[in-house]
Amino acid sequence: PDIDVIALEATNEPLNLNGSTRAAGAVSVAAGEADRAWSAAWARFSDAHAVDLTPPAPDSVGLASTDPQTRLAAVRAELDAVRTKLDRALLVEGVWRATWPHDRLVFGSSRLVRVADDVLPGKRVPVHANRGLAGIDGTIGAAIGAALSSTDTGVTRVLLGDLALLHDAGSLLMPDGEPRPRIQVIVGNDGGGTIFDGLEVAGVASESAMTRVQLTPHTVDLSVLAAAYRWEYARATTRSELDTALLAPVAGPQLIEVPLER
Ligand SMILES: Cc1ncc(C[n+]2csc(CCOP(=O)(O)OP(=O)(O)O)c2C)c(N)n1
Repeated sequence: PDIDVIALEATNEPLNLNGSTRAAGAVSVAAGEADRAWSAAWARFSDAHAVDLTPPAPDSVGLASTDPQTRLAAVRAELDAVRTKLDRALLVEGVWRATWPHDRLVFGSSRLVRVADDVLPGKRVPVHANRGLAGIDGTIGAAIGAALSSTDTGVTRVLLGDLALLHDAGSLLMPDGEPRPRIQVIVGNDGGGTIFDGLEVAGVASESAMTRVQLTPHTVDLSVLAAAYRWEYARATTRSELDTALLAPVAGPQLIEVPLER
């Protein structure tokens, strides 16, 4: 009786869960002064601790130099920047850079959201994450909901780990006749749940028990999974491949796999 239940009138079906459900067309949470102060302090902290991961600008002077040595060094630097292997920090930076206020970003629970929290500066883009008991449950389904309910024209990007993807693989199914949202599911594939390597249990469990119970390794071919559900698929191992995949035209659902070291 002490729970205030509000039903959003998305359909014409009246929903009265507790005998005193209130109906509403929309709900918004008004930020109080304390909330604003808290989030401003958080944004300041985040900006002060952000890591500069922006790719170096091409050395146009060096590239145009008539001295072969100088030009070669500039070309090498350019190639090194383009070929840099993606790690978690470069992955979250690439997705953050590609995402604009008319887009949406959904983080799965696990390592990537923590790396993003550690390294990224603030940016005015809508970001969603399931917290609490949801854990890794339903991340893709939640993101598809965010994509379909948005009135903005942009792309919905989901950044999650491989187990979170496999756990919710059923959400890749888009029944005939349903809209196919503009969505990119970007999966950092490190072959299992590597977040547990940082827990106390890693210090006491045997390696084989850690692997079997915590890592829960898999060798699922994600390109085949994408094909099975008729999603477009791309694989990115370097920064330039990631940028190409993220900025490709998004007509329907896409899966982008980024292999990561454990
Ligand atoms: C429904 C649910 N079951 C189990 C867990 C426990 N859990 C937390 S993280 C995780 C593994 C995540 O693995 P992955 O998505 O590959 O991310 P990574 O740890 O590699 O970053 C699991 C099973 C959870 N959060 N939610």
